[in-house]
Amino acid sequence: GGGSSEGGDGGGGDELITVGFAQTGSESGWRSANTESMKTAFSTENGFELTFNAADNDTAAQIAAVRDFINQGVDAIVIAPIVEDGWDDVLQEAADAEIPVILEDRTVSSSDDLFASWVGLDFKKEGVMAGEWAAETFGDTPTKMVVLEGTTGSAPANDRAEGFDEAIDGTAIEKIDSQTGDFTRDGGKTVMEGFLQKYGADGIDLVYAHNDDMALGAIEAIEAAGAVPGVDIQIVSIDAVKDGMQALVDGKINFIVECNPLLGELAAGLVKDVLAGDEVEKKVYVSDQTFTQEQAAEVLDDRLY
Ligand code: GYE
Repeated sequence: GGGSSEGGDGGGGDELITVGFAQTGSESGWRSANTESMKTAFSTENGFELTFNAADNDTAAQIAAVRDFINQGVDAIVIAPIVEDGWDDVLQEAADAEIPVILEDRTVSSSDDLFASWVGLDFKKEGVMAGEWAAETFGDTPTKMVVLEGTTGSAPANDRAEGFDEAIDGTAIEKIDSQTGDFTRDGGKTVMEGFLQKYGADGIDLVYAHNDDMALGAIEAIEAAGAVPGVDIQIVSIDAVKDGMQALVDGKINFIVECNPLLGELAAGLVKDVLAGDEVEKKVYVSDQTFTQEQAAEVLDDRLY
């Protein structure tokens, strides 16, 4: 460790903990809420000096940012890894420099020894919950489904696909196409436009979007094609951010599985514990719930993100 800077708050000369946070980018409403939660938790008031980097979904840039943090000699590094693979070298470099790494949100395929702890959501379970809704809703009715995938190679895209597919196994739901919309609204819209051109609005019954933003983009594409989202084409998505929940209340989305982005306090707590030498859990799971249109209407005003 070492390398702590002097506290600038005049509050008795306590040293601030220097932290480099390598965020994925700013692809979605979920991400905005996560960034805000992290910045609030890693504030000077809480004893941190945060260097924030958003990699704009560029994996090489994100790894370069982590290398910069290592060179700066920060006390701890926090990463929301864009993709699962490719982390072994830089995580080993951090370990060699004795800088603990805490992962938040997405997971990596590297060995557990290469990071101190991870805090986030069970993405596979989210996929299962979305798939269970689809299985219950469509069951034996022949159903043509298209999928808007998250960023290729990311843990949530991989796990949400796997969980959903398991849950709909044995039903009459047929996945006719699946493409990445990169977790963005524009991406979801463009991919959905392509699906609508290829299969026609009549040829699609169900959209599974790996996040709300892509579902919101798909809604625009479906409406532009003259069909009614939520009725002609049903939509299930994941996140439960404000705009997604509003679309659910408006009847344009049919079901949402929550993914809580408010991970800042837990991540900051882990950083403090690890630096204090306390034992921490390797994996800290935050739990999610699900929302029907009726349930969304009841909670919409009280949502924190
Ligand atoms: O679902 C999506 C965001 O990694 C869980 O990333 C996160 C996902 C989230 O872009 O909206």
